[in-house]
Amino acid sequence: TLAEERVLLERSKTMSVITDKVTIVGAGQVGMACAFAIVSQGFSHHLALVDMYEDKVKGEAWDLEHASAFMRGGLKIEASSSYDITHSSSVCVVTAGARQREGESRLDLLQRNVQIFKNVIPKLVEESPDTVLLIVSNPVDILTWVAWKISGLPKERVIGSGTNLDSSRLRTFMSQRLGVAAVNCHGYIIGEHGDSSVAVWSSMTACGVRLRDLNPKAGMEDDPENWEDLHQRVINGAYDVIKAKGYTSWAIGMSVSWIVRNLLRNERVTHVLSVHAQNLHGIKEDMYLALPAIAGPTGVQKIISLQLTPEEEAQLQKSASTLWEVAKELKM
Ligand code: 6V0
Repeated sequence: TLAEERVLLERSKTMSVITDKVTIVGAGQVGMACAFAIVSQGFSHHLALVDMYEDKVKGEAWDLEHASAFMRGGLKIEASSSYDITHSSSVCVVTAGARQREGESRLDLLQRNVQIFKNVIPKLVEESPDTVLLIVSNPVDILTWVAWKISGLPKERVIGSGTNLDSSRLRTFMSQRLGVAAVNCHGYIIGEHGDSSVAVWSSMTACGVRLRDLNPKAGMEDDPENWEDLHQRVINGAYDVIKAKGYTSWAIGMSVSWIVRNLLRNERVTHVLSVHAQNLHGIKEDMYLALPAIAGPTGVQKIISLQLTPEEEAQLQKSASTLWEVAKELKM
């Protein structure tokens, strides 16, 4: 009967409420690339999209939702300019912010984005007090620190996308140079997601072979093979893409989607995340910086202790003090 059908329909609605709920704030190029990467790979089946422009975010949600027939496990997407839809999210990804303009440094964006965070972060925490906040907006390390301060959450539950993308760019360029798949090239870019990032040449490997066993000067100034050029290309990567197409989206979307996957599924995969780095590697400042870490549903569980050379450690400490000099001037 019709009444029985209604009961079944109501029951199926309850069954489709899945606990892998992810909120994304900012339905711009980066937010929507994250959303697409997350749902198309089946990492979450329940998204809440928030943007200050209600029409735009609803349009994005409908557009994505219309792909439901091509996704296993169902798809629920809510969209609004208000935060009640974000209630009980396991992960909240923040991409809201002013976009980096051609030639503009990430640090120039900062004060504009702090104002946005003062509006966004408290609302997210109010709706989802147990959430993990994943900050993507730039400059990401300082904004993760800002989000931590504003949120009142334990430091383990506030992380940034850090240099996970930079490390992927490095592995991509290594792969192209060596003719070996990027998944077999291992290397970390750590520190600031930006101009003072540190390439950890001492521990880079391809197919189990240490780069410095092949070329002891890899990454050094007098390296005849000029491997440092790869690091420069990583640093310029965002500027190059922005110059060519106006924004970056696909690689950051993939990077964030894999971090989210681990936050939801606790697979204990390492990502290079902005984490609270005070007292690690001789860093004195109360600052967030990117280091390889394992994060799961309760946030950061382990920060990997890299065996850095004294030069790499000094560069990392410089990266921390560069960021701190800027952060301490902020009006919060
Ligand atoms: P975009 O396309 O301008 O999108 C930003 C979105 O945020 C827009 O849709 C805005 O309407 C929205 N927004 C702004 N203020 C608010 C607010 N108060 N509440 C809700 N929504 C708001 O920018 P794009 O998506 O290209 O970049 C977003 C951020 O990601 C920027 O800060 C980038 O610099 C940063 N990126 C960070 C990367 C990383 O590796 N961490 C990589 C790429 C970009």
